[in-house]
Amino acid sequence: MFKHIITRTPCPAMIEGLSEAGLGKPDYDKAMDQHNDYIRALQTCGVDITILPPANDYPDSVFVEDPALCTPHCAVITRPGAESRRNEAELIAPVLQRFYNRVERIVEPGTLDAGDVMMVGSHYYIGKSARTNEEGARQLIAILDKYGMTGSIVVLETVLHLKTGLAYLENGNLLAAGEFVTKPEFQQYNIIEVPVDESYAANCIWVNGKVILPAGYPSTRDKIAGLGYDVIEVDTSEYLKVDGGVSCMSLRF
Ligand code: CIR
Repeated sequence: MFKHIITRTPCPAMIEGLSEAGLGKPDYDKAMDQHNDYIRALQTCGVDITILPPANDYPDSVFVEDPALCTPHCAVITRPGAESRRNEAELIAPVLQRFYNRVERIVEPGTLDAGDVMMVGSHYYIGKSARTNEEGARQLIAILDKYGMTGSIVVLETVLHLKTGLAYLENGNLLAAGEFVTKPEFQQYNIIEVPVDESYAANCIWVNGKVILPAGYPSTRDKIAGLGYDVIEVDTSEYLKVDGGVSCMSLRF
């Protein structure tokens, strides 16, 4: 079960966030409304929520998931792969010190975005991607090992982050899209396949028995609800425009 959630209010500069989506720029006011709805959904999950102030020097800082990994035993400040996001690590570091006695770091030449890290119990799958390099993944595995946890590397082919196409919903249930559906390391799980035309819905989160899912993906929603989860839909259309989604917008621990 998660006790804490950290989010960050989007800043006006979020409309200039890194993007490959080709869907145009986000509408900031709409993004603010959607962020409020996201927080309202989290408020139903029995967690305490920390809302950090907007950080206008960092357009992508609303995606608070990437500069930190929060495990049950330690926090890890990452070294984000995109140059424009690198200093988000310094922004989040003092916040994590409020919650953790043990704070570790990914250091140069390692790079790692925690959107590339998926927790399954005490094991962490780490995507080697355009943002997370092998050195960053190796450093994280060494840190996890120090605290009795394990990690393994998954090589990404097309998506931005590991959790762009994968979400672990606990109880052995793994939501998977595209390249992840057939990867051998995930065949041990009950794979819930996300259809190609709904692939954005693979980026969702399990929070204490509920699943928060982007709105507008009915087939995926019904599959998840069919497994007995209480599903909450939130519209994240403005975040999709800057390649982000439901999981990217919070730290959960
Ligand atoms: C970026 O390219 O870094 C942001 N525009 C989107 C980050 C999405 N984060 C995530 O998937 N964890």
